[in-house]
This record gives sequence, C-alpha cells and structure tokens, in this order.
Amino acid sequence: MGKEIYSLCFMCSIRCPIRVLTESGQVKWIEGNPHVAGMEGSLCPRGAAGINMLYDNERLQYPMIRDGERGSGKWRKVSWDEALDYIGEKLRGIIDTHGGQSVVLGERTQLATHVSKTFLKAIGSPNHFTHDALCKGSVNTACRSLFGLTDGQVGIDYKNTKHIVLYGRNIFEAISVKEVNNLTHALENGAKLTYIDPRVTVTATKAHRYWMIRPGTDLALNYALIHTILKERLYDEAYVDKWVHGLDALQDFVQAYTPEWAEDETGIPAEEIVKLARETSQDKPSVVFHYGYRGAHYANEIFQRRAILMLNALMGSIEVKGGLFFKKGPGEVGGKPARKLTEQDFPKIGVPRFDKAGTPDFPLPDPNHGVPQILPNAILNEDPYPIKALIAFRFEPLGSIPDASLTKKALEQLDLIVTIDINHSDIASYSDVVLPESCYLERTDCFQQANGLKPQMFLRRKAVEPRYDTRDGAMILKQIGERIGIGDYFPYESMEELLQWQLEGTGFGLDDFDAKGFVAYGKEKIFWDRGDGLKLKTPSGKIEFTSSLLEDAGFESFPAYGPVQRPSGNEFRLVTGRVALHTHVSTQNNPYLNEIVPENTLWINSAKASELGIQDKDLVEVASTRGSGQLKAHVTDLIHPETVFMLHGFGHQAKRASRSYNRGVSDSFLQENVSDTVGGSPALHETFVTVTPV
Ligand SMILES: Nc1nc2c(c(=O)[nH]1)N[C@H]1C(S)=C(S)[C@@H](COP(=O)(O)OP(=O)(O)OC[C@H]3O[C@@H](n4cnc5c(=O)[nH]c(N)nc54)[C@H](O)[C@@H]3O)O[C@H]1N2
Ligand SMILES: Nc1nc2c(c(=O)[nH]1)N[C@H]1C(S)=C(S)[C@@H](COP(=O)(O)OP(=O)(O)OC[C@H]3O[C@@H](n4cnc5c(=O)[nH]c(N)nc54)[C@H](O)[C@@H]3O)O[C@H]1N2
Ligand code: SF4
Ligand SMILES: [Mo]
Repeated sequence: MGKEIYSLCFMCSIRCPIRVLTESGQVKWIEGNPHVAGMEGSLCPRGAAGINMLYDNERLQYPMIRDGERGSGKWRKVSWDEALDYIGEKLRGIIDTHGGQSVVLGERTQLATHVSKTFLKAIGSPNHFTHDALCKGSVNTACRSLFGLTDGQVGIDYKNTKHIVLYGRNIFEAISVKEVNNLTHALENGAKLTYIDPRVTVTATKAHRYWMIRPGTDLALNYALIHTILKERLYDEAYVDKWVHGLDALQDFVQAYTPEWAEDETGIPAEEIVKLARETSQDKPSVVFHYGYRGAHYANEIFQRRAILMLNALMGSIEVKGGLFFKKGPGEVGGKPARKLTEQDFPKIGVPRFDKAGTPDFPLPDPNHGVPQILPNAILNEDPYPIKALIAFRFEPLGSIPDASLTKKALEQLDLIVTIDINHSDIASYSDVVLPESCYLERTDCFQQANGLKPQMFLRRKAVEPRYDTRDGAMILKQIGERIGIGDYFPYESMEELLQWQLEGTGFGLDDFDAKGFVAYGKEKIFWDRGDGLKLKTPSGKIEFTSSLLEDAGFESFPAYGPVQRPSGNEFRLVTGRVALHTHVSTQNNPYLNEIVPENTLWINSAKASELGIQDKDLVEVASTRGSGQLKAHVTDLIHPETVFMLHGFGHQAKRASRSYNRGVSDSFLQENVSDTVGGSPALHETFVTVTPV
C-alpha cells in the first residue's frame, strides 16, 4: 500500500514543504506540498535528488572513531554507546580542565537548533554559532540598524511586486522554490526585473534590464540612485516624513555622489542610473530593492545593505503589498509558538563569546549567531581563551570558512572534533568521532515556526525507516548530554515526546499536521498600519537612516565611499556562487547531481583570456596568497573583465565520497579570511587571484 507523508525538504536549508510518496517502505516520489501557497507541487533539482541521497551507499552508515592520524581515513566502526561514551569522557575532561567555554558547537541553523543551544547553555558555554554570519551576517546587522529587527523578521512579497531590482541575487539559480514561483507569476503579470551582476547568470537572462557592474561597486551605484531620488523628489514623501529618521543627513551625504561620479566607478552609464531611479519611482510603493544574500560580500557590505534598505524606505515599499514586509508571529493573532528547550533556566555565563560578538571589541554582529570565520584565529591565538573541542553539527568549517589551510591548522590544535553529518564530508574525515544522523526522509524533526504575512507551523515527518545505524540529531545531543551530567535539560525519550512537549500550550495536536503537513494561526494576511502601526524596535521608533546602533558603537552612519581597487596584469577578483544543481558543499557526491555537474570551472572574460593565451577548456592555474589549484577555463563574454568566477563547494578531499573526491577546486582554499569588520560577514569577494595557463 502506498502512503503519502507531508514533510520538509532538507536538500538545502530553505526547507520547502514537500509531499513524499512511499511504497513498501521505499520512497518513490517527492514533490512540493500542493497545499502550500507558492509551492504549486514543484521542487528544485536538488529536492528531486533527495531520493538519490537516501539510496546512496556512500553516505555515513554507522558511528566511527578515528584509528590513525587525523585525516588519515582510518576508522574503527563502533556502536552508538561506544561513540557516545568516548565523547562524554573526553568532553568531561575538557570542561573540567578548561571550562565549558572551551567547547564550541557550530551548525547550519536548523530545526534542532534550540536543542544545540540548550546543550551549550547547560555546560556554560556561550560558543554556539550558526552559519548565519557567513551567509548574511551584514544583512542582519543592516536590518537591526534600520528597523531594530533582524533580517529573519523581514520578507519580500515577490508575487505582487511591480519592479524588482536584484544585486547579484541570482534567484533562478540560487533557488528557493516559492521565490522562483512567485517571482515568475509577477513577471507574467508585467512586473519589471532589473538585474545587476558582474556575470550573466540565468536570472540576468530573464531580466528587462541587465547591468554588468564592476565588482564591488554596487554601493557607488546606490549612492547615485539615492542622490537622484532625493534631488528629483522621486520618493514617497508621506511615508518618509512619517517613518524615516535622518533624511537630511542622508541628503547632505549623497550630494557629492552624482550619477556621473558613479559611472566612472561602476561602469554603468549615468543616464541609465537616472532612468532606473525614475522608473522605480513610478511603480512605488510596490517596488523591491532586494537586500540580497551574497552578491555583496565585500569589506563595505554593511553600508551596501543599508543603502539598499534605504532605497526601499524612500520608495515607501516597507510593509506594503508588492514590497518588503515584517514577518508576523503567532502572537499577532493571539496564538502561541511551539516551545523551545532554550526557555529553561540555565547557569549564568560570565565569559564573552570566542568571536567577541556583542562586546565592545566587535559590537554589531548578532551574538545569537556569532561570527564563524573568527574561529580559526580564536583557536590559534587562544584569544579570548583556549578552545579545545568542536562539535560540527551540519556544518562544514573546511568548506564554509574562507582560508581552509588556516582553518585546518587551527583544528589541529583541538583535543576533540566531533562531526554529526550525513555525508563523508571533509570535516567528518578530519574528525575524531563521526556520528551519522538519519537523513531528512528518515527522521522526524522539531517544529518549524514559519512566521510571515500568515503565521504557520510546519512539521518534518519521517517518511521511511532509517536504512543504516543512524539517529536523529536531537536524540544524539541528548544522549551526549546524559553522559556529561546535563541530561535533565532534555526532558524527552523520543522525538514524539519532544514534539508533544513543544506543542504544549499551542492548542494544536500532532494529528493536526496529518492533512496538509502544517497548521495556520489565521486566514488573513497581516499588514501593520502604515499610518501609525509599524512596530519598529529602534530607539526612535523610526527607520533609522542615522543609526543609533552604529553611532552608539562608534561607527558613522554614512562613511565616505572608498574607491574599489582594480586588479592589474593577470590578476582578477575571485567571485564565487551557486548553481541550480548543487547545495553549497553538501551535494557534490550525490550520484544524480554529480553526474550533471561533476566539477567547477573558471569563468574568465574572452578578451582577457586571449591576452593571457587561454582558450576555452584549457587547464589553468589559479593562485591567491592562500593557495592555488588547477581547473578548466570557461572562456566567455558573459563576465566582467576584472573578475573570474567559480562555483562554490567543489574540491572535496574526503576519499570515501569517491565521486566528489578531488574534483574541481575549493573556493575556501583560495579565499583570504577577511571580514566586513562592522557588519560581521566574511568579505568572500575581496581575494585577488592570478590566472596562468598550465
Ligand atoms: N568559501 C565559501 N564559504 C561560504 C560560502 C561560499 O560561497 N564560499 N557560502 C556561505 C553561505 S551563503 C552559507 S549558507 C554557508 C553554508 O555553510 P554550511 O552549512 O557549512 O554548508 P552546507 O553545504 O549547507 O552543509 C554543511 C554540512 O551539512 C551536512 N548535512 C546536510 N544535510 C544534513 C543533515 O540532514 N544532517 C546533518 N547532521 N548534516 C547534514 C552536509 O553533508 C555538509 O557537510 O557557507 C558559507 N560559506
Ligand atoms: N541551487 C542552490 N540554491 C541555493 C543555495 C545553494 O547552495 N544552491 N543556497 C541558498 C543560500 S544559503 C543562499 S545564501 C542563497 C545565495 O543566493 P545568491 O546570493 O543569489 O547566490 P550566489 O550564487 O551565492 O550569488 C552570488 C552572485 O553575486 C554575484 N556578484 C559577485 N560580486 C558582485 C558584485 O559586486 N555586485 C553584484 N551585483 N553581484 C555580484 C556573483 O557573480 C553571483 O552571481 O542561495 C540559496 N539557494
Ligand atoms: S530549494 Fe530545493 S533543495 Fe532547497 S528545500 Fe526547496 S526543494 Fe529542497
Ligand atoms: Mo547562505
């Protein structure tokens, strides 16, 4: 008999709602949950490849303890008890000698994050970090500086927009299924798309206007747009009068940043910039300037993100149909969210985080997420104190933190590395103990609170029994916790018990998720009243162009623009990004996805390639101050001459993942570990490389 199970995809962390069809205990089909607005039954290629991941024999199958040098690939297959006892004993010794703060747990934010946070709070460590800063740390800081709310509390109404401007937000390749569907509907309904990227992506090919901007100069473009909008009074005066704090200061500041000035810096003609300002103004307030993810990973990122958000505020497009909106939680309609284990009482922690986020040394990055790229130097310099153990839970420091050689050197200093993963990742192969998690199709997970215009709650449900000797993450952490004397913080014996505990007080039961996989707290979309009801959390209660967050910490709200360095000779700026067929560093060994995109290539501008004697498909050597590697050239007119581009996530070193082993080059091996020191993101696009024919 076939079964239908509603669940959540996890081939990437967007977590699209899915419907899984099984027969005789096997997954036969996965599709987007048709009951969820925006999903329309669709999946992206990685979501479809979930089946190939499930039935791939090259994933982790049982717990293992290292049986040779770190990274030697020699392992002992052990029972769960043996692995957990070993970790418990080591951790107890480390905590007794160096204190709880010497244990760091890093993860990609996920449904069991409240469990990991509980684990660390219980041992007295402030050192929980998520991938967040590596992804959008400065977006988060920018949102807090303007709204007093995090980026996670801001959303975009793609479906109803009339004009969307994307700065390297490559929506049609760096996918979230709902965003793709909703934006496609908007385009069908006549919305305009402006796309800005040093590279012609798939999204560029769908745009009404495409600008091949000089990399790193979007901030100059934005200052010129703001200059024009203020000079020609193209903004929404009523909205700005009511909600903006610091318009005059901005007006004085942008005086010098004319479109003609920006043309020299960006390569975009001045009259084109003026045209965009006028066009978007005609469609206000249903206009979106997308605050983006990774297109702005430069040292000045915080100011670029702030400038984008200010453009939205000037258009009056914040908290409006077809613009940006603030996400509403269950509290807006008198409902209660699922409980989290972090609501318990914990011992007080008296030490700062390893990355010093939230202290006067690094005041602005969000301490709820931390700053992962600081980890290697914190370990190597024992600053602010010794770190001795790392638990990597669905996180790959060797692929996701720039300068992998530095990261590896730091990891060598640790007394214990534990990885909880599903794949033979590079960090798993470099660990002391590897604990295999059941994959998303084999496990029930904690609830997902989905805040938005309509608050909802989703459930990931096990579709089939685990194929191997694997466990659920929330159970694994509890079982380690029991061995180090913090078991009381995990008041459940099974995932079902944890779910029941989470649902207490919400008014919902587990059965309520059977019919559609989610529950809704209300039927209507909730917009706050733009007249006087925006619940901003800034000290002024307004959108702070002049930012108290920045200025109280000693930073300027509007620092002068610093020109972007140009490469010379055979030097290029290295830019990286996504493709529709892969997720970060996770899927390169997936049999299906690997067959279609097995390795990365180096996009290089045709004229530059010809100067250097490089032809399409030639092997080239790419070298930075940090490392070098060889890969095939993809010679094309579709990239700015100052830039070379490669896909993120390749160059894996774990031999047990045989399909991805040594295929392509890892961007993290070439990138320098530098940051936007105000906002917190790594400046992943600030590395220059030389390219030479081999
Ligand atoms: N050099 C460089 N660094 C980057 C980026 C870049 O482009 N270049 N991008 C940045 C961005 S935007 C992000 S979001 C981060 C992402 O950084 P990460 O979160 O580290 O990357 P992922 O590939 O999503 O997954 C990390 C690990 O999770 C494992 N995994 C997958 N599914 C499961 C599961 O169900 N359970 C468990 N336990 N493990 C699982 C994968 O096998 C992989 O080893 O990287 C950032 N860092
Ligand atoms: N298929 C797939 N989809 C994904 C993911 C995935 O791994 N795979 N990951 C998800 C996650 S966690 C994230 S963060 C998002 C990332 O979503 P995006 O940020 O949209 O995707 P990336 O490919 O990382 O984008 C980088 C783009 O910025 C461009 N760029 C570089 N420098 C500049 C510049 O100076 N100016 C401008 N305007 N553009 C520039 C690059 O050429 C590249 O096209 O994707 C999400 N969706
Ligand atoms: S975007 Fe694709 S891989 Fe990511 S959750 Fe959705 S379907 Fe899965
Ligand atoms: Mo990301």
